[in-house]
Amino acid sequence: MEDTTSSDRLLVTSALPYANGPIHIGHLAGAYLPADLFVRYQRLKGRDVAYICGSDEMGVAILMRAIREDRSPEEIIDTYHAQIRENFERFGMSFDYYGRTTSALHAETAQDFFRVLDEKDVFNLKTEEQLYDPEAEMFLADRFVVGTCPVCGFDEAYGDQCEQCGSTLSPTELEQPRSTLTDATPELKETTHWYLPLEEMQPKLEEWIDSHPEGKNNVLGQIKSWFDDELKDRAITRDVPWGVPVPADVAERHGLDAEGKVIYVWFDAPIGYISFTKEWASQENAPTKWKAYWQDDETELVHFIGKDNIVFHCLTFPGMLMEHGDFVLPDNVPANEFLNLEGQKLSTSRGWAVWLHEYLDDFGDERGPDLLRYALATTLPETKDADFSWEAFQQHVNGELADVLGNFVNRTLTFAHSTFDGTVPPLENPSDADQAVLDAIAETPDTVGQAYEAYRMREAVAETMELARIGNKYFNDTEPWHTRESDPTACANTIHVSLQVCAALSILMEPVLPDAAQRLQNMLRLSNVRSSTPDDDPNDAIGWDDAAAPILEEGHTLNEPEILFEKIDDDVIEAQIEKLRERAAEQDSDSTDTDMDYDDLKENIEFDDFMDLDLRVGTVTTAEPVPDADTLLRLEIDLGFEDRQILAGVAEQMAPGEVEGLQVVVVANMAPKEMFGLQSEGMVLMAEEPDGTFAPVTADAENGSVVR
Ligand code: B3M
Ligand code: ZN
Repeated sequence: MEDTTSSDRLLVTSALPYANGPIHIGHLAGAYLPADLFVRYQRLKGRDVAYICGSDEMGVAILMRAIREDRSPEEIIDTYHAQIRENFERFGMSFDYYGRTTSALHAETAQDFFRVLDEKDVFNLKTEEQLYDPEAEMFLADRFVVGTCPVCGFDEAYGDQCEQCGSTLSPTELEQPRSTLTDATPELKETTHWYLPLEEMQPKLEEWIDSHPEGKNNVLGQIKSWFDDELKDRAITRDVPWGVPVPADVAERHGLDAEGKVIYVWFDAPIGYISFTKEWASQENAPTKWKAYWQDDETELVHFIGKDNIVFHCLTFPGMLMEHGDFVLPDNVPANEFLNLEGQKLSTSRGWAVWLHEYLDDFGDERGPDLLRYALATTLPETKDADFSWEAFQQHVNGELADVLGNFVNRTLTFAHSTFDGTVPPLENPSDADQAVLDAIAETPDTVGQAYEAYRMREAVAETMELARIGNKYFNDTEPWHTRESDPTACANTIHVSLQVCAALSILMEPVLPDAAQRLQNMLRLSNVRSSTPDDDPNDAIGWDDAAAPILEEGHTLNEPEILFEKIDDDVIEAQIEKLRERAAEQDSDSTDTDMDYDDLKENIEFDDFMDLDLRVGTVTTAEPVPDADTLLRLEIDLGFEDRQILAGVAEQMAPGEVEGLQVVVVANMAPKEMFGLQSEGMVLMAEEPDGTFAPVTADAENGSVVR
């Protein structure tokens, strides 16, 4: 039975990756693989899907990389756009369209959107003094300026955010600001910008969010805490030399000059979803087809993103869409949390990441993608951060794909060839055991489908694999190698039912294992299964729901079996771990060799000043993340004479597991302070290395001992 509760038309997007670096497994686990699983499932289900993505090529992130590498922004984006696009394809991402935000149509679409909102007088214009670098002759937006955080005193806070305490900042709030371009001390200079009035829009947004209680808890929780803090207006234009230009006519309406002003990247980028749907429609020779996806209320719109993009997809962009009025709003924004690697935060600067292109080079374009898709799918950070390890990867491949799924398929097909001439034997008087497996086949498409529809991809994949386990156990229990002589009917039934399991699996595993699913369909000579990729053939009749009933007819001829999954040897895994450690070590020493930029010594203090500090040894008994504060860990520390709760700004450098159990040095008489609704009663001493990594100052002494 087809699902009639939701509309047929589905528009799915994945966050647009910045074209300023290669894709790693953290990206894949956040916004890409879950979306690909979802759309492949929906295509097999027969829904009308458009899956849209593309490179985010505007914005300060690109410009900064260009300046740092002394290249033009165009060179940066051309290099990385091509690389990202190619590697997504190698990995089996099944976008209907992959665009780029430097296209002419995107600029036009973003500018039109901006103009419509301006003409509706949605924006507030504010003229303010902003930081200006007189040497670079440029206003210092966002990450072009660093300084001391007014909230926590961290002296490398960025103009838009302090990474130590998580506070959102504006450049002028920084104490002792300096330009990251020239190191110059910025001047104040007057400029005018357009603001999106989020403060005013909050009631509307709250009402809309309240109408979507089905959203994921991690997403709703974050949004609620922003509402509690009250939304603030956000500037959506910038004075930087890279971005979609502010249209001249719009500036003129306000008696302003548009020269040098661009639209803020987080305003234009999500409009990319619309531009790219238009480009897709043109490419399909149906230029107006995009309208159905964006303008018909029956469309279901789903944005897949990582958790750092929630504010833009759940508040800013929906707010923009509401004010514009011509477009549908998202129905769901299933954001994922972060993926760690071998127990530590992923860090591109430290080289602590698995890069997609390197993985594919090492594991092969043919067999490699499925293995990584499967291992990641079982580990997706759906409700909380998750960890990818190479040993777990090996275990998923060897213990599950090879030993369960591959083994079951192989023994079934081999038996069909050795005993039944490579054809599907009849099913006669099925036993209870046979029937139980047929019942499992009947239920699985729905069980797995419901999990996909609820964005529980891990569960969907586990339930798919469960059918293979059931098949494998059934094959063992019914012992066809014995019944071949003693009870030929029972033997035929076992192989018949096992082949039906294989056929069902060849469809149900397609979202996660598209290559192996094709190979299995070939072995079974199943030629008319609907495709989970955009190229659909109307003659392909068999879809997801058909996997519930036996698909193979008695007497159907099968192809020869081939090995579905090869096991991975220990040395392959060891080499990957070694590569990771070597690179991290290299980066660490590189940065010590070349970048050691010794802080200036502070002024002398008197002995008594030092004696004012109460430093104590303590053991970290608990370390855990602080909800909504990406940079903080909540530590419980045993000081011998008492336990303390301390919030430490180390979450981006260290995983809780690395901190727990350490004996550290604590500033015990630091005045308590509240952050994120929690008391912090002291400070933990850390040495900060040039690359920004933290090394705890440890002590091997009784807890409570005084350090002096
Ligand atoms: N370019 C990617 C990021 O924040 C950002 C997403 C845009 S989605 C419209 O990592
Ligand atoms: Zn701070």
